[in-house]
Amino acid sequence: MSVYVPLGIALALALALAGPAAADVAISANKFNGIIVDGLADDWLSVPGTTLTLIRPFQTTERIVNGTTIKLAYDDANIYVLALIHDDFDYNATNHFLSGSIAVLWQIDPAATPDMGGGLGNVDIWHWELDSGPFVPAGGPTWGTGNDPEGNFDDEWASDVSNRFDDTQTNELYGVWSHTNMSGPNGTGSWIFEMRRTLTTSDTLNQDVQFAVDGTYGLSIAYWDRDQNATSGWTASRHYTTCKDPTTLDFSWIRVTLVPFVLPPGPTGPTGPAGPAGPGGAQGPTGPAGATGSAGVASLAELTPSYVGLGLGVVALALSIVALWRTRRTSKP
Ligand SMILES: [Ca+2]
Ligand SMILES: [Ca+2]
Ligand SMILES: [Ca+2]
Ligand SMILES: [Ca+2]
Repeated sequence: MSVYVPLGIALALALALAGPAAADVAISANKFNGIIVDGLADDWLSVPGTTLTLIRPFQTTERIVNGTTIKLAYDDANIYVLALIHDDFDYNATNHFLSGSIAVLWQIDPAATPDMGGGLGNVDIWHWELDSGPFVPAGGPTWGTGNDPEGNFDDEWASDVSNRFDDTQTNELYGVWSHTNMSGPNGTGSWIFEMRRTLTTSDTLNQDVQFAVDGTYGLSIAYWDRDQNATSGWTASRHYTTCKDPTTLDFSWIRVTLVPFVLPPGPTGPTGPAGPAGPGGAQGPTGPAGATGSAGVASLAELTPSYVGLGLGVVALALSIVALWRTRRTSKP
C-alpha cells in the first residue's frame, strides 16, 4: 500500500505542472448485442481494444510489454469484459498455482485505490484461479455467496491489501477461458478471459460495483504468471498489474465509461415524384414540370415534404387550366 502513496503525490505534482496527463487511459464501453461468453474472442472483432503494459507493482522492472488487451461492452442486462493476456499457455488441472490467473478490480468507493482499496474504500474483485478447464463455464450464480467452489471464479471484495473476502450474497459472475495456443505447455499466444456480470446486483453491503449507463468506473486488471517459479508457480504478491504509463509507473484506475446508445439517423428517403407537365391546350401555355421532391427522412411525419413536387405539379396543372379557360373565354365572339 505504501508504494502507492508517493506515486500518488508524484502524479499529482506532474498533473499540476503539465496539465492533463497524456498517459490517462479511458475506455469506452459501448452497447453491443451479440457477445457470447464462450471463451472465443471472434465476437469481439468489431470492438476496439486497449493494450497496456503489465508491470509488477512490487518489482517494477518486471514487465510484460503490451501484455494485455482489454475490451468492454454492455447490453441491457450485462457488462462484458474481454481480457486478453499475451503470455504463454500454462495450465494444470489439479494445481491452479501452475496455471495462469487473473483478477478484475473495480472501484466501488471514490477514494479506493487499485491496490485492493488501499484502506480508503471498497473494491469489487472478480478473482479467477483456474480450477476448471478451457471452455468450461465458471462463476455463479447458484452458490449463495461469492465463492465458486468449482471453477473458482469468485465474486469478492476488499478494502485493503491485508485481505479479501467472498461476497456475502451472490456471485453474479459468469466466465469462460481459453488460450489461443493450447497445443501444449508454454504455447505462444494469448489467454482469453471472457467474462460478464449483471449490470447491477442484489448486493446491499457495498461488495459489488453497480453499473449504470453513462457512468464512469475505475478498472484495474491483475495477472499471475505460472512461470514466476518453475516448481511452485505464482505467488499472490508477485502479480502483474495494468500500468497506464510505464514511465511514471501510473497504476491508477483505468476509466471506463458506459457510453449511452444513441439511435443512428434513419436512411435518406426516396426522391419525391416530379409533377406532371401541364397539358398543352390549343392556345394555353404548357404547365411547368413539378419540382423534384426533397429527400425524404425516416419519420412518417416528415415524409410529407417529399410530395411538394407533386403539389407544384398540381398547381401548374391548375394554372394551365385557368389559362386555357381564359384563352377560350377571350376568344369568344
Ligand atoms: Ca465469445
Ligand atoms: Ca456479488
Ligand atoms: Ca464483489
Ligand atoms: Ca508465462
